Amino acid sequence: MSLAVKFGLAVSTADALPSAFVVFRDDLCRVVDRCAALGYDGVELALRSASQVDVPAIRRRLAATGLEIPCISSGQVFAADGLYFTHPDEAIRRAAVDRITGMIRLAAEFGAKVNTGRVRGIVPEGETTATATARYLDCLGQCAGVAEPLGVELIVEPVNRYEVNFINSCAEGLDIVRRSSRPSVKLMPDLFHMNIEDPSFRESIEAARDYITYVHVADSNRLAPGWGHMPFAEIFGILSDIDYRGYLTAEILPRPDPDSAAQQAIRFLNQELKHAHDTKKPSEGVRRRGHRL
Ligand code: LER
Ligand code: MN
Repeated sequence: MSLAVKFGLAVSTADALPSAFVVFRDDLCRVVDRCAALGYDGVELALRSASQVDVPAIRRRLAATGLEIPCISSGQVFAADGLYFTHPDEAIRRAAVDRITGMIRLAAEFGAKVNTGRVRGIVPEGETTATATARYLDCLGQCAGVAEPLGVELIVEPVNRYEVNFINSCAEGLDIVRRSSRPSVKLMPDLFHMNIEDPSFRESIEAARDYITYVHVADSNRLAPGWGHMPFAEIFGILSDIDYRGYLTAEILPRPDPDSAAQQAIRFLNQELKHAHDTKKPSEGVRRRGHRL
């Protein structure tokens, strides 16, 4: 059994909301350089709009550093602008779809996925989950229609009940992914949310193994991995068992300060992979890029 994973860090622009779950908020070119220097393989860009990215400038920094953009995430479209797929107002839903399709076109420039996390929205008061699901699937289908010809994946992220009241567990996420019947729609577990919502890391991850293409990591308190009580050794073992080959991107709070959090995350993830490697396959080496377990 082998597991080739890469490590990412969720970052954003200098004007990101204080509530955005990112370590660095800065000029994106500077952020790319900082993450490369720390040893990350990629940066996930948490955006409000595709227009925040200067594509040629970022391209130059990626080429110079070897860093990738594996994912563009869209939580601020919901949190800052109140746009989401389950909104009762059709014009708001259309604006949410427009914003996400802009991100899909941007993602196509970088070979990135697009995370449709909190932009999925909520079940509005007085409405049913069935109504919210129908609106959500309609919007997701429109986005998939744009994403598929461009080869962009849309990832559905279950998010815990204290942030949204819709698609909280991996089982609910998997159900929606299947119901979308779109080849571009995949599942993205976030360990922080799973730790709250899912009865078992192993059962949820194994059940969704054919759909998981990206993973958010954080410790139990959303600090950098290693600073809480998330069972990382067990989780790395499960990911190895399903032969997961994708990004593990740290989506964590910038505490006690951004540099310490970013350094701790990459140091701890490398150490856990090495530990899992030593435990499982003593004969294989650990590579820096596409860290092999
Ligand atoms: C929110 O808690 C989260 O995990 C994000 O990735 C989704 O917007
Ligand atoms: Mn997340």
